[in-house]
Amino acid sequence: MYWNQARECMDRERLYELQSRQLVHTVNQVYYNVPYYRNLMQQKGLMPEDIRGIEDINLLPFTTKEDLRENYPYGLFAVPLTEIVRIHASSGTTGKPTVVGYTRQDIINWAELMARTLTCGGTKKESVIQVAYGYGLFTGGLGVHYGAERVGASVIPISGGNTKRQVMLMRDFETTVLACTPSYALHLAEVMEEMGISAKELKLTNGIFGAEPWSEALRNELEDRLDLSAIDIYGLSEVIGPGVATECQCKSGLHIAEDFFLAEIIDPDTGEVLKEGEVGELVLTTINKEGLPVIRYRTRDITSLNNSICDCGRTHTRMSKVLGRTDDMLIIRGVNVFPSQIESLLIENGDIQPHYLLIVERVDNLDYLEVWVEVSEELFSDEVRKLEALNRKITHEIQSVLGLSVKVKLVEPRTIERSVGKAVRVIDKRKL
Ligand code: DLL
Repeated sequence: MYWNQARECMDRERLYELQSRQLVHTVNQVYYNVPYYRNLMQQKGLMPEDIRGIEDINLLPFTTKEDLRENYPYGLFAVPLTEIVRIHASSGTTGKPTVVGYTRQDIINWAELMARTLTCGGTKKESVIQVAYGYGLFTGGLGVHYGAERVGASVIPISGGNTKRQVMLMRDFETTVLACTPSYALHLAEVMEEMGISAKELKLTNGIFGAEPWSEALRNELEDRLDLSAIDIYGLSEVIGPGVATECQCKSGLHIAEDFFLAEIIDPDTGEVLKEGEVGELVLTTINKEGLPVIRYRTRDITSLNNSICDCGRTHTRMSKVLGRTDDMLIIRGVNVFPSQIESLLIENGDIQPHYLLIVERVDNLDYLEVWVEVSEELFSDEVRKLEALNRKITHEIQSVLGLSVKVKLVEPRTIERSVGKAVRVIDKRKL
């Protein structure tokens, strides 16, 4: 089912023309309205007319989160504040937040993108959608909210937290679509089971999960425990929020809304543009934004692109599930480690809960990785011998996949803190 078939299934040649036209427009817009971009372009000796279409995109400078920070709060806005009707911000772990602004038209476009996204995820006019992404400065709650209203679904704007109440309302209000982070969905499933409520008593059919990396194994687990079909949605505040890319029911990559965003993959070290299919950092350019257009924004997210037409009929390129972030990737004794690799291994083992934490330390100039894994209630109260055997098995599996020695610590159920938004999977003590 499509929300906007003409756009979602647009012939790639026509799409390319549209993108070129819109790119030229955006370059003019930032050159004449955003002094910071004008300076960047002037430093490269570039005038707007040097960009004649998408084929010239690699002449343009990259933008980073640091550029947004340097221009805190409103320095990169391309319109006066009087034209801005909404402000969001992403907190980040250090320093000032990055601030993003939307004009009235931006909000309309965002709702259109989210309507497409939610339709891909099985949301219809008849759906009852529980929006358990956080409302507030985070873009998840309000982004999904506006899209769901555009679709005409009945929206429950519950936000994150108060998990028992979420479960109760999910049952009583006959929620059919659940929208939240995958880690929170798992927590909801857990609390639901503790409350003695089975997924069969609920009316859930679809899950719209995203905002953090998650593995195929976790998808299977969530689909099973919540008895729904789960899709992955991707986005970032600097670009618009959720609505940048979404899986369809084929679940084989996330369609990037290419009539709104241009996607490139680069080598994060050299900045060189990579070919279709190669894995690297995703770089996005907005081509329809008024409030805060961004040029070649370096997302730090690692993925690859696939331009072939999907079985669903959509022509927009598909990015693979995000492997991790360039700044999340742990380099432990020279080995690149993504938390999601470990997540997949863990979930494939029975007897454990898919809650884990990676702790990295440096002792005498050597890095040590400790993996905390929660075991099931039954196993925990079982014989020590069994726990030891499981510990050895997991240790061996992780070591053989990563080629790195690790220490696995099996911990009691509920030791690892649950999050209502994005989960914290890594504690890197080396940075302290
Ligand atoms: O997380 C927007 C969003 C809200 C997306 C709700 C999906 C659903 P930020 O807080 O700015 O925006 O964080 C953006 O989160 O660069 C990725 O590293 C990560 N991320 C977002 N979606 C996914 C996903 C929102 N599906 C950052 N898979 C991005 C993996 C994701 N990582």
